[in-house]
Amino acid sequence: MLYPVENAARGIIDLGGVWNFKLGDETDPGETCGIGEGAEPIAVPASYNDQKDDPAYRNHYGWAYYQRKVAVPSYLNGQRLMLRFDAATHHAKVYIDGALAAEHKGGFLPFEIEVTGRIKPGTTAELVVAVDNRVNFSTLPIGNEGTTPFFGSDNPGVPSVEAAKVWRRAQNLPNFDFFNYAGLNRPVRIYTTPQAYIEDITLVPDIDGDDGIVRYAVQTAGAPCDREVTVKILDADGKEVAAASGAKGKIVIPDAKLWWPWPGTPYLYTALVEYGDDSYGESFGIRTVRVEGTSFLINGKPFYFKGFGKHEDSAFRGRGLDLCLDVKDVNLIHWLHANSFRTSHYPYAEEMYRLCDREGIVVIDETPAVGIGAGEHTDPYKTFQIREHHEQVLRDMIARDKNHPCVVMWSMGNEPDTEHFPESAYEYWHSLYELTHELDPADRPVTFVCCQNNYERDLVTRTMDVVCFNRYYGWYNLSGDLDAACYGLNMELDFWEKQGKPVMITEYGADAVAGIHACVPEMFSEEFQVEFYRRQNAEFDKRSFFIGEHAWNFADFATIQGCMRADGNKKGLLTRDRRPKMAAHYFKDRWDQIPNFDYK
Ligand code: BDP
Repeated sequence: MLYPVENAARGIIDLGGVWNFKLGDETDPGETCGIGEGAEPIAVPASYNDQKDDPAYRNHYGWAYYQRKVAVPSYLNGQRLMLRFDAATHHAKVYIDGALAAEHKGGFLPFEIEVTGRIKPGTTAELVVAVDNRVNFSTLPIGNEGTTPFFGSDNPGVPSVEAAKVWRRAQNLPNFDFFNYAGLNRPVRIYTTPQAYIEDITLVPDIDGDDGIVRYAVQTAGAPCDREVTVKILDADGKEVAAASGAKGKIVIPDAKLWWPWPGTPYLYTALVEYGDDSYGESFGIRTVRVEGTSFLINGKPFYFKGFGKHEDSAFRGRGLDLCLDVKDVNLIHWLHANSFRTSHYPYAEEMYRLCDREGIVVIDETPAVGIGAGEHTDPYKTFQIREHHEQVLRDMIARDKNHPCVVMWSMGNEPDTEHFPESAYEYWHSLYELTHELDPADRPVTFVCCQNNYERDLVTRTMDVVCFNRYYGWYNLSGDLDAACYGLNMELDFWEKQGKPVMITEYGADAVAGIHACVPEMFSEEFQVEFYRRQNAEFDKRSFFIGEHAWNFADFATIQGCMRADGNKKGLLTRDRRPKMAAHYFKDRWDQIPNFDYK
């Protein structure tokens, strides 16, 4: 799916701004919908939860309604009009002039509706978007059903506690550790194309000696057009360096400049595709990605991942797109001498991938499949109704992100249960692994991220292209005892060494409340957080198959309230407002010493 752009052939009407808003309840809005009296202002794009200091907003459960008028200027007559939502979390129904026009499940990927005949140029239409924030056993991410919250033991067996659990108001019980921010989190736009248009472009780069290769496929649609597709490859100065015609083909770029992770040069070319009156410039990089033995090769050289898991999370906006924050984060990633991050735990806004392409930051792109597990008595793979949706999410994520040079690996999900029902888990994840490989025209490495459980019983992790594991030795277990933590970690590393795969840690970390200091490093102090990393990194450095370290997390972030969280998760190297803790300075020094390539 192409990102909306403005150029000589295409235009954009940005529907960002202040909309009208009302909270609903669990009642499905149905086939027709208006917003009625008493609407309040709400900013788009942004999550609604923190825009008003009202528990009804913060803790909302069910549908919420957004409304605005949309005027399409008459000079757009004759153009094809597409209404695009970059994300509506988690389930959306879109109404134009009161009538249902589209429905979409999943809160982190775009969907679009052709509105050419529906909103006529020169007229104004009423747009209502109903969004449902409920998470349960059939959504991704997963919400718990019943009365058990994710965090806290809630005194099982105490009669009054049990009774109060049954009595309490309906609420989301996320089976994941980030605040369930909802609403129109990303831009809403109408974009135009000519009637005969370019629907999709696929670019698969390769390297042949000094030459770059790009295999391309252009999908066209709409009104009949007898003009052939043409593709021009432009260098970073806009100079044509190669060209081809036809909907499919292979282009050679002589003496190509490669896309390298920062501080190398992330060189970008543009494939300028023309078809009839339409044109679209898709940027891409010449770079290869391959797993060989225990190495992860970018452009044939063994790469070492230095970075973190992140979140889309900030004050006031929640999970709403904030371009200033994205630029700030990219600059902080450079400041830290990091080279990569994982889009934990959902695909991010497209603007971030575009920035990472340009700034040479390597991305592991993750689906919202987090929380697939329900304890030792329930096989989630037989109980949860998620398979079809998970496939759809993989399809849509890859269709959206396939041309980004920054994306080097797909993560199908985070921390599912692979221990209690190992065969079911294998069947589920391995078939998705095969599907993911099939779906990606560039056939990047595929993984999922396993959690700290019995790795000897787990049958899936060892079959991934890269073993990615989240471990909290010294924090959630062996709490505070870093000697024991290193002992346990080493035992496990011995196990992974035998699997003959590249292995990286995708999460490890300790909460540190900024400003808490201790001479003897104890949990929650900044000193303990540094010591936790220093000790475990020393063990990773001894292992040649170990290809990367992603700290958890880049910055502090909001979570559900609970007795294990004080004002959110404090495992950030930075605070939520992006001030460095001691651990940020520690990693800045460490990563400055570690090259991107040939470290292992
Ligand atoms: C891991 C999860 C992550 C949490 C982290 C933590 O993958 O989402 O935030 O633990 O507890 O299990 O800090």
